[in-house]
Amino acid sequence: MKATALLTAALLLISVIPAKSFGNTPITVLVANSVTNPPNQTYSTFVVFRGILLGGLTRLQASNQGFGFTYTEDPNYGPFLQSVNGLAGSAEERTYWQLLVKKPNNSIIIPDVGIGCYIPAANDQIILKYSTY
Ligand code: B12
Ligand SMILES: *[C@@H]1O[C@H](CO)[C@@H](O)[C@H](O)[C@H]1NC(C)=O
Ligand SMILES: *[C@@H]1O[C@H](CO)[C@@H](O)[C@H](O)[C@H]1NC(C)=O
Repeated sequence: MKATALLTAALLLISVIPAKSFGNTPITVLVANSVTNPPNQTYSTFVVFRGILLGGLTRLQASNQGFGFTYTEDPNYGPFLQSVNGLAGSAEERTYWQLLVKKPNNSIIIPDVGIGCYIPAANDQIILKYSTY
C-alpha cells in the first residue's frame, strides 16, 4: 500500500517535468566563406539541454566528420573563434569568422555573444561565415 502510494507520487512528479528538459538539442553547422566562396559544408551535431555552442562544436570536432576549429581566450569575453577547417581569421587581412544563426523559420540572426555564451535552440543552423570587417 505504502509502496504503491510512493510509486504514484514519483510518477506524478516525473510527469510534471517538461519532456524537453531531457535529451539533446540537435543542430546543424554550416561553414561558409564569403571571401573566396568555395562550396558550403554542413555537419550535424547536438548540444545537451541548455548547453553552449562551444560544447556542440567540440563534440562535432570529435565525431570525425571532417570539422575542425580553434579558439583563443579573450580575458573579457571568453572564447573567440579563431579558425575553422584550417582557415584562420587575420587582423592584417581584416578577416574573421562571423557567427550567424538561421532559425527553423529561415530568419537569420546575428547573436550578440560568442561561441562560449550562445545557447543553441533545437534545429538551429549555426552559420560560421568567414568574412571581412
Ligand atoms: C571591433 C569588434 C569586433 C571585431 C574585432 C577585431 C578588430 N581587430 O577590430 C570583429 C569584427 C572581429 C568582432 C567579431 C565579433 N564580435 Co565583436 N566587437 C568589437 C567591438 C565593436 C570593439 C572591440 C574593441 O576593439 N575594443 C577595444 C580594444 C582595445 O580592446 P580589446 O579587448 O583588445 O578588444 C578585443 C576584443 O573585444 C575582441 N573581440 C571583439 N569581439 C569579440 C567577441 C567575442 C565573443 C570575443 C571572445 C572577443 C571579441 O577583439 C578585440 C580586438 O582584438 C566590441 C563592442 C565594444 N564597443 O567594445 C564588440 C563586441 C566585443 N563583439 C561582440 C560580438 C558578439 C562579436 C561576434 C560574436 C559577433 C558575431 N555574431 O559574429 C564576433 C566574434 C565571432 C568569433 N570569431 O568568435 C560583443 C561581445 C559580447 C559578448 N558578451 O560576447 C561586443 C561587446 C558587441 C556587442 N554585440 O555587444 N568584433
Ligand atoms: C552558403 O551559405 C551562405 C550562408 O547561409 C549563403 O548565403 C550562401 O548562399 C550559400 N552558398 C551556396 C553556394 O549555397
Ligand atoms: C522566427 O523565429 C524566431 C525564434 O525562433 C523569432 O524570434 C522570430 O520572430 C521569427 N521570425 C519570423 C519572421 O517569424
